[in-house]
Amino acid sequence: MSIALLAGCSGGGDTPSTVDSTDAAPTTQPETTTPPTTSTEPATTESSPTPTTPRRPRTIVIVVDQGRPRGGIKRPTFERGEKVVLVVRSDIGESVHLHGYDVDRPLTPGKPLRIALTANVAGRFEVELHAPDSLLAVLEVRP
Ligand SMILES: [Cu+2]
Repeated sequence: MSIALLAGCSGGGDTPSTVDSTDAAPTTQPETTTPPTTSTEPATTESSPTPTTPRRPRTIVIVVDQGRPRGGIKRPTFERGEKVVLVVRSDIGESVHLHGYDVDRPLTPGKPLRIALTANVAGRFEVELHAPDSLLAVLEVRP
């Protein structure tokens, strides 16, 4: 009440109408609690890009017995940009090396090692077990 009187003092005779408009503004403020709902709209638009990448990572499982890949050396072929997950389970060895991608991961015998990558380099790349050296698989990425 006293604030309205002060505003009237500064403006003079014409100001009472402008004071009424400023009084109306605070009443609209409770409606500004709606912005949280508008902020969720960008989030829903963010979820739309995910359907544009429908490719799921292709998982290649390599089981190694006595340093040799079970079922022979796998030679999977990938499209460039495809997501790949290599799972290597070996009874022996110290590391798994994927040539070309410079991936060299320590290996714990008996424990599955998971290597996730995007096949963005075209070519033919060997997956090796190290110490002892053994070829496990050859990945081919199409250009
Ligand atoms: Cu190597």
